[in-house]
Amino acid sequence: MTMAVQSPPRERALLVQVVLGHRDRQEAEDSLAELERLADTVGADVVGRITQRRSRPTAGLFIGEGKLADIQLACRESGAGLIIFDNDLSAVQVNNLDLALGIKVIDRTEVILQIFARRAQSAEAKVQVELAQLEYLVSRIPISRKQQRFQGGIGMRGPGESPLQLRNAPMRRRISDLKRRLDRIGKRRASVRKRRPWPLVSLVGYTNAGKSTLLNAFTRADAYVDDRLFATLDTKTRLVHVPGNRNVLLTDTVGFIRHLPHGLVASFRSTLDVAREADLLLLVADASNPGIIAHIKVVHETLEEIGAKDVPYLLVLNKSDAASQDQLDSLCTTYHDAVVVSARQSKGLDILKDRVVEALLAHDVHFPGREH
Ligand SMILES: Nc1nc2c(ncn2[C@@H]2O[C@H](COP(=O)(O)OP(=O)(O)OP(=O)(O)O)[C@@H](O)[C@H]2O)c(=O)[nH]1
Ligand SMILES: [Mg+2]
Repeated sequence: MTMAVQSPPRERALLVQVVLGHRDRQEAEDSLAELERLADTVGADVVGRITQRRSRPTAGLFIGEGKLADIQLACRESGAGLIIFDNDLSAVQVNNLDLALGIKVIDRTEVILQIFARRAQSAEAKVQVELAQLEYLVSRIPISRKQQRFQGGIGMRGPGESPLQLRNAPMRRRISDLKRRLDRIGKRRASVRKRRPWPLVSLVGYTNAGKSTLLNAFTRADAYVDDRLFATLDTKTRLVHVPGNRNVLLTDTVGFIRHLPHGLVASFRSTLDVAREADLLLLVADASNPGIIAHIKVVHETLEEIGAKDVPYLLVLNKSDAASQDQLDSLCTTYHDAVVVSARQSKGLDILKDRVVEALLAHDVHFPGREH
């Protein structure tokens, strides 16, 4: 399936990462590799990477002054027209770097917001993304830059908003208007959910773990599957038959990622409500990814942030077809309650269904309307 969104021309980007203090080397490398995929998703080809280790960032530029020349040289040699920092920069730092380097500088948060803006399809997702972008602009970018940023290319642009409309809108008023709209959508959703006839099971997990593929495997629903990050922004709910003539509602959700911008989590609250109000979470993880343990940690942290940490969950180790036996053995020792599946090959799904019923019954969840 292809996206209906038209892609703008690709840019050449240089990635810069400052490894602070005692940050774990492997984690920093994974984060940079992930930034490359994020850049690719947003339409930039990575033509170089620069890493610097420092005990702490400098206030004005984040990087040391000596690194400026290295970055400039790397941009000249590679023809990069965009610099993407893996670290979160302050408004002042972005401004100073822009001036010192003469090349557009953005950070990881801005890239993630941009991907969300491109992916948002439903009215609700669009409102949520626009809210997150406006909050980001208002809090971090000085007035003089707000206008400069709407010149096109990879930068801030809300879905459905022309640059001029955005520039002219009194942002604060727009923000409260969006919040009111989301509130209304959220309340409507909550009242529908309260009357739900079957237990609600939500798929949660790191982006690209295979949540949508698993939903499809269960139901043959046509959830959008893509090997890009953040394929799914809208929730999809499907009825799934489970053993004992029972049914559950299975919901797909937006994926998580390390350093998910807080504003984004807050804006996606109504989408993520399905996780908070679920009877059971299926925490899907990609067992073939060497970073799986860090991913699971990020998922637990994000669940805590959205107030879903007390919802019962089952860990689902997905992509067993692509993981080595050693990796699977070691994961099963660490997480002995986990269920191993391959969504792509529809393997392990019957066991997973049994475990879902077992977990729901163990938590006293009723199955109304069950045929005896
Ligand atoms: N080898 C293998 N690949 C899988 C499996 N399940 C999913 N994938 C692939 O993993 C990629 C991501 O799958 P999605 O289902 O889009 O992942 P997601 O968790 O919904 O991702 P987001 O919506 O971005 O959060 C796709 O290329 C899938 O084909 C599996 O069991 N085995
Ligand atoms: Mg998905």
